[in-house]
Amino acid sequence: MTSLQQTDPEVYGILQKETVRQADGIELIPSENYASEAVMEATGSIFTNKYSEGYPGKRYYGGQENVDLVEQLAIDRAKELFSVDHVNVQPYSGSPANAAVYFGLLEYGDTVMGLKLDHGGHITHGLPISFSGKSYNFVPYGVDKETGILDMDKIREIALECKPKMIVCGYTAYPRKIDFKAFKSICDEVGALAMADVAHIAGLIAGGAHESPAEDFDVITTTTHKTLRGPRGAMIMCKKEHAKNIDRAVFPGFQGGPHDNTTAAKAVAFGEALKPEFKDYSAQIVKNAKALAERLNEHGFDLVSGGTDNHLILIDMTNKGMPGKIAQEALDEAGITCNKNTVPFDPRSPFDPSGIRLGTPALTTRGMKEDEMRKVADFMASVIEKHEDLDHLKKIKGEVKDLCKGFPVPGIKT
Ligand code: DSN
Repeated sequence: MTSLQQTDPEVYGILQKETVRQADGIELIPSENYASEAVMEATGSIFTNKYSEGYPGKRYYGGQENVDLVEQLAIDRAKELFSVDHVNVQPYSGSPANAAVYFGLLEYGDTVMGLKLDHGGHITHGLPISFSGKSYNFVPYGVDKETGILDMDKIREIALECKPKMIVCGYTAYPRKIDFKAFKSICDEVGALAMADVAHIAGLIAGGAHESPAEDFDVITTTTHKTLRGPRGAMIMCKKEHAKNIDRAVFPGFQGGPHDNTTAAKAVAFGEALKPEFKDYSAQIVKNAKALAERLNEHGFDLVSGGTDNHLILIDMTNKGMPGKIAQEALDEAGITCNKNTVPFDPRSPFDPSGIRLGTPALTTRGMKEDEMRKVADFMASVIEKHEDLDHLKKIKGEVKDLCKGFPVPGIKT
């Protein structure tokens, strides 16, 4: 980054500080990960200079011979990775991808079912103040109050009553496996389109650690930067009968020119995920999450649903006598990054919720395994117990840094 250092020392200085933060801290936000150096090189490549409205072989501007190659490569690799008929790799991120799906396959006002935000759904799954809730008649479903797990019988009941045109599954804060077959059978019974937003678990699906909705579902969206370890961005996968509507909805329906540098980085990430070692990586993410959950349980943390089947853990902090915000801040002081999060049936607000959300993708990328997860849980317990003792938090921060030293972040030389 010598040019940046010379041209803009101010931005360079901020980047240096962020590099230290990422290297020295324990990253537990489940939607974050460390992309490979190759992915970052492609993201920062000369494709950032190009405009390419349209699709490979059918563009509106000239000079597309190389963009066409890289976009087609990304498409072909994604099709192989997820065994799907059709892929659009142009969505800028998860929310625009979901918006394009609704725009392409529904009419405004259509009834759609989505999981409530405080039960683990996403804002684009029908939050009343988001475009999704305002443009479509979203009917929410939830998890069971006792178990924290999706109640498929109740979901079926709601579907039989409201007769949705589409049911959305796939979540941002749900720690258990999703029964895609059960969702599909409800969709078939009521004549609804089946949509899965697998942003959080895409890497687990790609690596075989979570079942895939690809065989049955009409449409699947995902971001590319979470468990999948690609660049910031998204894609839409669908059955061939929806391909035309999806492509038209992305461009020109929702977006202008795709970000070709990101497309190149998506191709790189899909290539990495196709390698056999990605299977081990995704399996290790889950093993790590289970080890972390088990130790947190031993420390008396109240895990929603009692544990995890995937990369993610949701903790209700109420029994520890503090809301999620205070827990997040104390952990931050000790170099442990997580996010405050609502828990199902949360009496508090999303900005000051009862819980915190953790995940293991980033630590797994660093090469940490079950032993380290147990240490992380011990750090967390100790931080929460003495959260008002700043000297103690500083001491833990030092121990966190020592642990991290043995596990380099891709692209960061320590
Ligand atoms: N912001 C993402 C997450 O953290 O899960 C979802 O969009």
